[in-house]
Amino acid sequence: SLSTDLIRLLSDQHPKPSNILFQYGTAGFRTLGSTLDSVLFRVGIIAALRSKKLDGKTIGVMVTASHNPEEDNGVKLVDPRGEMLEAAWEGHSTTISNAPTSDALIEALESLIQIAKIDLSKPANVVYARDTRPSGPALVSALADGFKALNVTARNAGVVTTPILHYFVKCINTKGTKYSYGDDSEEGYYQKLTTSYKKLVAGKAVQPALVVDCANGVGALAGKQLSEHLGDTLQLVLENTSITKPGALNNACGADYVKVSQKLPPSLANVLKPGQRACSLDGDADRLIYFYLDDRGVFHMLDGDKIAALVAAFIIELVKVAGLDDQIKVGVVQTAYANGASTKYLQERLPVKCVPTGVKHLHHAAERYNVGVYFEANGHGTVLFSQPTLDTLAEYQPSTPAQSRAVEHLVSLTELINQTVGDALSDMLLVEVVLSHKSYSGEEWNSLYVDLPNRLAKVSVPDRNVFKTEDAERRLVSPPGLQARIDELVNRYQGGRSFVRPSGTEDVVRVYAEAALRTQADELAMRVAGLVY
Ligand code: NG1
Ligand code: ZN
Repeated sequence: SLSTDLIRLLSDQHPKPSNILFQYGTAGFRTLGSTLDSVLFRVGIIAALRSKKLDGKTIGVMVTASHNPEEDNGVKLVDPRGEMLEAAWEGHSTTISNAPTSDALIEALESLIQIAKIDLSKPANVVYARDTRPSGPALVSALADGFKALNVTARNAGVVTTPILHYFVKCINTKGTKYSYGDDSEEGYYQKLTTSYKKLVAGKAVQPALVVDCANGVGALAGKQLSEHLGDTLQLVLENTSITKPGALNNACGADYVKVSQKLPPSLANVLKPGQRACSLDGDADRLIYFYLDDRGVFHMLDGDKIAALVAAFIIELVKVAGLDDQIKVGVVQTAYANGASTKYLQERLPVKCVPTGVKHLHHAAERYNVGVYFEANGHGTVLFSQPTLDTLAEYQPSTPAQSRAVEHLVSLTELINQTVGDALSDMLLVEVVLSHKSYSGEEWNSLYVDLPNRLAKVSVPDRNVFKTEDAERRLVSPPGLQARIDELVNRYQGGRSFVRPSGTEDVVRVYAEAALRTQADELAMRVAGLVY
């Protein structure tokens, strides 16, 4: 049974603030870092129970608030295959995080143990890491107290990107099996990525240097190591690498800044040359946005949708050249935030599915294809190869040198692409591979299709929970009557599309609008925001 005395003793050192209601949302718990002490302690316990429930498999815990402001922090749990926590446990986590006292906490834990039929005699194994946020070390020590309360075998993976932690989880849980995912070390990760990258670009002209905006976060550390492993096969110019400068993280830089403001980070103004490729990572390096300045100095953004289009077309082509197009079907998964022009472009070429926001929805939908390409417009995404597809690739007997090369490339892609979660560094190398194979400049890639002008806005409302959606969040069912008024506005704009949904990570309602003209997209967004407010 639980060591209730020990739990109570430790829990008393991590009291829950009485005025806050926590919620395990699409990105785990996420809010002001200074309020999260009790949550981290409890997440340590929850991770232990999750591991016990899964027969001692290793669970991951990542302490990060990604692209959010530096003073925010957060924590999320990673399931044994390196994927997001199972949905039912999001609810359990919320309940446990809100137990008002240590006694209530113990009661909530006992009830979870009963409901989930957890055998407490099983071992508990956890691997955890954090990003570079200043609140990280204290939160990690609260987490460690949670581990102590349940006698967890915990491994501290230090300061790494979110996707590296996911990679570790999958490596640890597949170790010694025929599905071994890789060596569970940072060195193993960089080796895996760069070895496959080098195979994929062998014989191709080396690309001009790529500018990488590291958002002043953990991507700066990972970018440096990656760069060293790449040697002269790809030159990375790392910018915004001030990981200890107070207030610098995600501030006027990083993938979210670029995507939302649709602007060049000011810090790159004197760095980026016309035509040069650049990309921004977010604060935990799981999102990636590309961009370039044209000859006239005009900024052009290549977001997650453009990455999906580039990558999906490339994979389809390889599958075809390999002679595997009857056996391997490629599909794409998007959310409502995907640019309408990208959806049109993709639908003309392959099956496309729209799902609600949140990686878990995209990931699960992508798993239903042989090769599932999923990207959120904000640059979070990856490509999943199903196990039968991996087997097909491994067993295939090509009959021409061209087929054989294509299969080798597909196999290398399965190694280059992080199969657990969106990974900015892995995705960056993937993009570089395709650009190099196609001899595309940023401009040529950008011309695959022309983005519809669009605007993303957020609106603070008294209670965002009154906003309820259907049809993959593209329509509101509540508050009553609001959708009809949005429709009426949208109909007045050429190529107009707009939708409203409550954020799963911030206490706001998001408004998205697109239209044929820039001014119209902005106006539509403003007007719809006016309806919501
Ligand atoms: P919310 O806050 O639910 O819109 C945001 C992103 C998601 C996803 C999560 C997790 C947008 C519009 N929303 O969710 O796509 O990335 O954060 O980080 O970009
Ligand atoms: Zn992130």
